[in-house]
Amino acid sequence: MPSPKPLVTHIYTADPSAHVFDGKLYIYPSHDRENSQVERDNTGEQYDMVDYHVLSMDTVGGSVTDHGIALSVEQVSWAAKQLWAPDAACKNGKYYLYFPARDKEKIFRIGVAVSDVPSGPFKAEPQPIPGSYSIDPASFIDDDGNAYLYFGGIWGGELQCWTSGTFDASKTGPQEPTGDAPALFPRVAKLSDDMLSFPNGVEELQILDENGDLLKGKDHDRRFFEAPWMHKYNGMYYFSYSTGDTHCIAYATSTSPMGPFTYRGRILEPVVGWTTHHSIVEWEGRWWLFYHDCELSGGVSHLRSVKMRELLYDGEGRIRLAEPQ
Ligand code: FUB
Repeated sequence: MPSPKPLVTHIYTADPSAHVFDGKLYIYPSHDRENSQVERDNTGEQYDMVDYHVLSMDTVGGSVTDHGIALSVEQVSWAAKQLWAPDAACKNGKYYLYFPARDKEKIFRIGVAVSDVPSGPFKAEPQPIPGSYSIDPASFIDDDGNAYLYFGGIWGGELQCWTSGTFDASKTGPQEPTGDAPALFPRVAKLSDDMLSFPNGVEELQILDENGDLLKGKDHDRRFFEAPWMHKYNGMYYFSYSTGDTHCIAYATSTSPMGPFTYRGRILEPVVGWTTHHSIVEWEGRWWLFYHDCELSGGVSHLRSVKMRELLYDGEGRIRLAEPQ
């Protein structure tokens, strides 16, 4: 099977969050760079990103525009390093870039930056979103106008450090529930009308198995690891995510954006490289999966490239990928 080509090759890009704004496709990726950090599972130091670029396309298969630096770490007063997977949203004519970074105490938080245009540049709020933690924010605005932020990632993403409600540094690293204990679950928070805060706090987003039981810690083929994404198809909510150390993109469905969700299957099998991270968007009447792999860098896990593939649904709403053209 031919592998799709990277959307851009002049820079390394990862964690693509795609949205259609005014008919145009915008991608909000991480911007990978070469660095001399030592690879560590516990802190992910090798993912040493310092800025974001916004990419856009006018048509499927058309040229990709790099709009340059949209936000850099020195423009974020609370952030120290590691600008990881971002996402964007549009509400009331403003554009919001949500992004994780380690704060000055080296703890991951989630920030927001605002622009009048989808390509940026974005101006960061002076503090992270109050009550935010961990990584990988993904925004979703429902048909009724309610906006949500999904987030979280275990191991280097620190979600396991927050189970008591405050940061527990002793849980830093590749730690998670084992055996039949429930897995750790991603978080969801309703966003305020101004898109800058969590008025109702943060909740756990539960993922159940076919028997209605919470996914278990030992179930590394199916449990949530990082890279949350939400989309809606035919009135059904689809929550998709990376299974981390088993390297797949999986999905679960629900009749509510707050869950609980029921596991349905896999969207993407392992790609070249350790991480896998995606987004799903409808554009010009077709559905697209944006994802990354490390083919261009010859398998260097922190030097990734963004790609896209068409995604199809069967009559029961199950997802499958179209063969690359
Ligand atoms: O890009 C850094 C991290 O790698 C992301 O936040 C994770 O989802 C993984 O892709």
